[in-house]
Amino acid sequence: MDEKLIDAVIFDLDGVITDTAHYHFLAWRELAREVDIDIDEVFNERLKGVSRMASLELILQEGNRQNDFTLREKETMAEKKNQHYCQFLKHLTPQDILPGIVELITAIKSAGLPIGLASVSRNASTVLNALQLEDTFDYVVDASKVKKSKPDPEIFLTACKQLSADPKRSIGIEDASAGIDSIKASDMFAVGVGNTLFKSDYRVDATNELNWEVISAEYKKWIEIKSVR
Ligand code: B16
Ligand code: MG
Repeated sequence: MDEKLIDAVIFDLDGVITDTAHYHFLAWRELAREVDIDIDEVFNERLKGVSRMASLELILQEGNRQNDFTLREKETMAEKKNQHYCQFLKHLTPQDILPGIVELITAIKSAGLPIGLASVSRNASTVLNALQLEDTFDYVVDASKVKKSKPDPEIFLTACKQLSADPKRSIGIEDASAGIDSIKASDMFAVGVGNTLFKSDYRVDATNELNWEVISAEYKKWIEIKSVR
């Protein structure tokens, strides 16, 4: 397709570039057990793309313990979860980049398009370094650069702005429902990775199905439909 129709492609990190989404789940489950709350992978879908403190609030609500702790205690709990999570990150290597991601990034770069990263994680740079991807993205937006977490559009809009990209001519790739909402609220084309992301403009079940030819063709159809409306 004519790549001039696309300004930029913005990737989510956890769950798209690497499977740290699972490590977040394991760390939260361990923390939740310490306060007698059980969470499973179905509940975990609601935590994906959500900031650390907001995730803790959702877990406490799930266990009906939202009024049982002071702010100070909650901050200690969130820090404890992060310590569990950081233990997993110590084992992260470039082998943990999810299947199909390197090929996808290579194809987008070959098309001459800038790529950005939009992660609400405060550990984003640690993860990128462990994967040896610290120089791969043209611009990285992490928790330090935005005030609002996904589903607010701020993070994807910031990435587009820094890449001089028009969001309406840009693509976002996400594994989280909150992330897809953030992309759609930015007026971007939303690619979803996961079998529950029905608000995506184009969806695959897993990263190994992400193919640049197919994504750009689906984007072109989306742009054409919008232009005749
Ligand atoms: P941290 P993403 C998000 O990253 C995760 O999906 C979410 O599960 C996590 O709670 C959030 O980062 C905050 O992470 O505790 O490391 O600051 O999906 O936006 O890359
Ligand atoms: Mg994610």
